Amino acid sequence: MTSCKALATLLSGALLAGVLGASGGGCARAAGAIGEGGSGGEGDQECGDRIVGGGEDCDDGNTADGDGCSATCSTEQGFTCSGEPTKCEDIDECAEGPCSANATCTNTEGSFVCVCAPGYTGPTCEKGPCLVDVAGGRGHSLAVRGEGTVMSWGSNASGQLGEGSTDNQPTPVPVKGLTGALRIAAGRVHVVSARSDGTVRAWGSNLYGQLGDGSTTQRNTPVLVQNLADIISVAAGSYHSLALTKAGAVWAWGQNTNGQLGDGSVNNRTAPIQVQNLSNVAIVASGQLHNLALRADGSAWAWGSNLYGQLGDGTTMQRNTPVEVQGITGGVAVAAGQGHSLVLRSDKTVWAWGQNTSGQLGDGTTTQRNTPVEVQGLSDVVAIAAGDLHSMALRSDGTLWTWGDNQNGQLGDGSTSPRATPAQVAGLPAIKIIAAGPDAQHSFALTADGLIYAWGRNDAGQIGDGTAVLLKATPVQPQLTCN
Ligand SMILES: [Ca+2]
Ligand SMILES: [Ca+2]
Ligand SMILES: [Ca+2]
Repeated sequence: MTSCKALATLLSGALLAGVLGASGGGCARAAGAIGEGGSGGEGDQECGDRIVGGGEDCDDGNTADGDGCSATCSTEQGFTCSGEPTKCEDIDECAEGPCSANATCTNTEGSFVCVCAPGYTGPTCEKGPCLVDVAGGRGHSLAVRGEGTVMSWGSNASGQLGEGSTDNQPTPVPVKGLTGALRIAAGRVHVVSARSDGTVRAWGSNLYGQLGDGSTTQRNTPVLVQNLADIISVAAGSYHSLALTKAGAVWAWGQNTNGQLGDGSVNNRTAPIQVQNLSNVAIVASGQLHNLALRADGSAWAWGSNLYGQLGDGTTMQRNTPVEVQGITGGVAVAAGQGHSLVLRSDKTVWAWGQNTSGQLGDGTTTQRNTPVEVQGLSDVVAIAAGDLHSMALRSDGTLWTWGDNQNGQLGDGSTSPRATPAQVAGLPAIKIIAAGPDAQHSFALTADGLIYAWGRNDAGQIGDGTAVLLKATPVQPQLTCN
């Protein structure tokens, strides 16, 4: 067909008819059109012959689409055409104001694009949530804004704030050069972020290759993680990172001293490698030296360090590839801390196993459990989160419940006493999102309106309210305002 089009473009109608007639059936579409034109009696009318006729409403002398006059010589949407041979001009739709008030219009050839203003989302650019994800490392904190930029605050000794320096920041500052961010996860001193284009950026300490950029060089601003595409979620352990693909595969990089990369080895990796024997994964979470994955069938899988029984397989044997957690069905969410693991089940109960030194399993004891036990006194739970040695649950009524270690006020109850069973955090409005991190000794809660609350350890300013006190035992608001 390409050669037929080329002929139609180059040759006059009379000559074209002769050539095509001799060439037989190779150019069926063109031959048909010629016959039609011939039967009209007014000479041969062919699309591309620069003459408007034979049912054409334009003829720009070619049979290409996308220039205003189509391959079948009809006027294309987004253009005005006139003359013979036809000249077509793009319509500047933006002059008509077709986009919402919260968008900017950009004219394009044959069309136009509405781009939502920062903080506005969706096809009609409605006001989006101010903050969509939040995470805490050991001394630092991160929040993803609705428009896809990331704010960071707290400790910056390893460049983990991604703002270009190694100076601590007591209030939120923007991560440099990062847009389109959807999800965030923080290790002890590094950060990984999944973007809407399916790629992953990372920054901060890179001692074990946990940034996945092929090096062990610390990065004070975001770098691209190698070899990843179609990523929908990320997780970070102390010194390793995980990414989940849309197809349900898990990739890992960084420290592997405890088999936490799940590749069957204990070799650190500076670039992502696929976790073995694991498919159809829907959700991942990392503890400090272990990981959890929920498969689409609701089963829970774990690998890495098992020092505290945190893999839930009934043993304390390190596993360099995933093993199934015993007795978990209907899993819908996972979270992990230093050495403990949590699963939310579809019946809205929470189950926990592993390290229990501070009561972080919520079973009323401080006894280590190598298989899941139910967290006491909790029902109707819709989200869970875990810190270093503490645990959090959000109930459907918007109330937040915490248990475990409280040395830094991370339970938010005004005290520094640990709890082996959940208690409600007072003084909060209805909460929508909760977060901490496997190295975090501080906690976060977000409302549907985008208000953010933080409490717990503040030795490096990770609470973000500008104060330098060592801990905040009740929720305060970081200095992070919506647009
Ligand atoms: Ca024509
Ligand atoms: Ca054309
Ligand atoms: Ca246009």
